[in-house]
Amino acid sequence: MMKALFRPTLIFSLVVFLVSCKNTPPTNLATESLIPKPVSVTATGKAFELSASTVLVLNDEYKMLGDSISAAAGVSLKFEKEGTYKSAIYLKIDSALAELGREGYELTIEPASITVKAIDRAGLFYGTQTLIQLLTRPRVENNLLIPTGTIRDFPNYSWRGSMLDVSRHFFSVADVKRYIDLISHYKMNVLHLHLTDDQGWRIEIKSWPNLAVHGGTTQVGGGKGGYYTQEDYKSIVAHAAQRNVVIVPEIDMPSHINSALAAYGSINNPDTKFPKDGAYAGPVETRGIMDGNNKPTNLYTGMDVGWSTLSLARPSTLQFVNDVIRELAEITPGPYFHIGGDEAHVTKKEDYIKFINHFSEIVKANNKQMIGWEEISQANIDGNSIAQHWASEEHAKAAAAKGAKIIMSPSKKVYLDMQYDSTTRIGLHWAAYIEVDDCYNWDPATRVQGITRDNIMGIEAPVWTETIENMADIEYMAFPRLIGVAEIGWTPTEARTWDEYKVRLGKHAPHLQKLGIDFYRSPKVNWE
Ligand code: TNX
Repeated sequence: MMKALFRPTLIFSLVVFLVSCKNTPPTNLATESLIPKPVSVTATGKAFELSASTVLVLNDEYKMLGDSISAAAGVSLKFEKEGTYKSAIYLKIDSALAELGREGYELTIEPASITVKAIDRAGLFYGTQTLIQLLTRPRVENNLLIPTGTIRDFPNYSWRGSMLDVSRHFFSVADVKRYIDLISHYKMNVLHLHLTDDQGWRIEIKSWPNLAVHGGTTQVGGGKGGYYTQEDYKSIVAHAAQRNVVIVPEIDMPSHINSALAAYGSINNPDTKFPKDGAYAGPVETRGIMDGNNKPTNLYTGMDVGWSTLSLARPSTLQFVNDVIRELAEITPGPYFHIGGDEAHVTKKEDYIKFINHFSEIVKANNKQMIGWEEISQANIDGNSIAQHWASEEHAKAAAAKGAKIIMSPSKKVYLDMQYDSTTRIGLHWAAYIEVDDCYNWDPATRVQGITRDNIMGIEAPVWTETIENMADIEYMAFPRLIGVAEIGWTPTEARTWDEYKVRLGKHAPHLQKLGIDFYRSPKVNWE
């Protein structure tokens, strides 16, 4: 008797519970799956309802942010002047929030309003990105309900970046802009462009036009390559600036330089031992330029590294260096210039040191701060230089000991061209297989003994593109690992654990899908 009564009641209440769950507004801001995880979230248990009559109140200069909110909400919200509205989203500069820094923001969600406040447009941009993630949710009976509460947030590290190798494979301006959109949505603020390497010279240099015209005509595997005009580059820089991303241009020297040696015989090193495979004379429309009897090299379409070098014995070499740095610095508003400096296996050590010292002088003369891969610690670098750690703890420590700041890009952790596992269809594995947890589960401040938090500017995840041919390949290798790297850069170290992150990442999947990213569905995560 009891039993018979009990059962239908239980089923009935379960049904009632499930139905009410479906229609209950999401009321807990603290359990939202935001990436990177904010510093502080306080939930107040109610909901803001976004509808077609919600208005945007902001200064004209932040219209782009308003448009991105509309796009995320799927309704085109009206812009209104300052005032009181039944339902409004406010974006405001507020100097009272100075303690959050220029990238920090406060996002307050109340039943009738949402307010993003910051002292700078950088903070408004980041607060808007958080709001955009909150807007990705199923509608409840056609209503978009956002849980109320307050988020106060600011970054852990000032340098949160990714590097894109546009030399081994060339990527269009549109691809680079999309990559900027994606990394900046996850609050990264640096895009390092690896503009030159043995396989391709990708930036127009007006005083040495054949660098791009001939040196840019191929890529790994022999495709047709390409290059950015200076106008293209400026448009990338401007697109990045609107999203609080600084472009760091890299001209990789004195090695990784064959595309230049193929363009001009006057800087070619006659002792170059060209790899067995990958020589390509180039398309008939373009030629390498002879210098008297000095021939340019062939173009290169293979994947070997460290075999090419500039030569101090060639009289034009330093002129080439000076012109390239000057022209590129002139169109780069950001404060940094990356001179490469890695894997100079065939450059004599004394020449290598002379080269780096010279680059350092010329970069400084052009009012930029020099960055180089960690091998530059062998030269006379000082506190004005920045070394990028990728493979050798010894070099990185030597750089820190000389006072240089360090960017952490340990290849075993954050090289996004490394395969996830042995079945990944593209990618390399010389450093490691890097699963999503390996990439997330480490701390830049304790990674290298002797390099401390004070030495470190932040973190950068490179995407080398020997095996990565198009935007879909970039996205598959970068996502979801890149957003974990973004979180390492942003979120306080004590607030991060893999066990908590993997749940949040799984729940975040619909947002990656909404961004149109074909990401790697790691078996380490329960994907929603
Ligand atoms: C090492 S990392 C390189 C690059 C390659 C990459 C491939 C570094 C400073 N040099 O030239 O593209 O490995 O993973």
